Amino acid sequence: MKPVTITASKNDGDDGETTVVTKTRTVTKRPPLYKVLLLNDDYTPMDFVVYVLERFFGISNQQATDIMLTVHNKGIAVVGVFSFEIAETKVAQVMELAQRNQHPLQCTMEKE
Ligand code: TYC
Repeated sequence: MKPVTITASKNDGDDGETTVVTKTRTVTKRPPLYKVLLLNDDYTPMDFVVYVLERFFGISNQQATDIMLTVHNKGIAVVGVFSFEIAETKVAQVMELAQRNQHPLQCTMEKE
């Protein structure tokens, strides 16, 4: 939020008097959004990827399967778009579970 000051001068009549009106307006900027990206590898089991997507991104088994297959076939896919903090949390959750299960799955984020 960046406050912007606007000064307007108004001459309202014939008496030579000038009224100065000062107005402060708050300009709100939308927070930046971040894409969460999932990367392909040759070792992470497909059902593990589907499970991770369902668990951390709240999507259906069908949607998770579609995203997993897109990553498998194309190398990368956007899983979702979030605020910085939410994206950071999702990446950390995916990476933590993958590492705990010794899978090389990679998940990253990128400013939209
Ligand atoms: N390519 C993996 C396999 O054949 C499956 C996979 C899909 C891995 C998506 C990672 O983000 C990924 N077992």
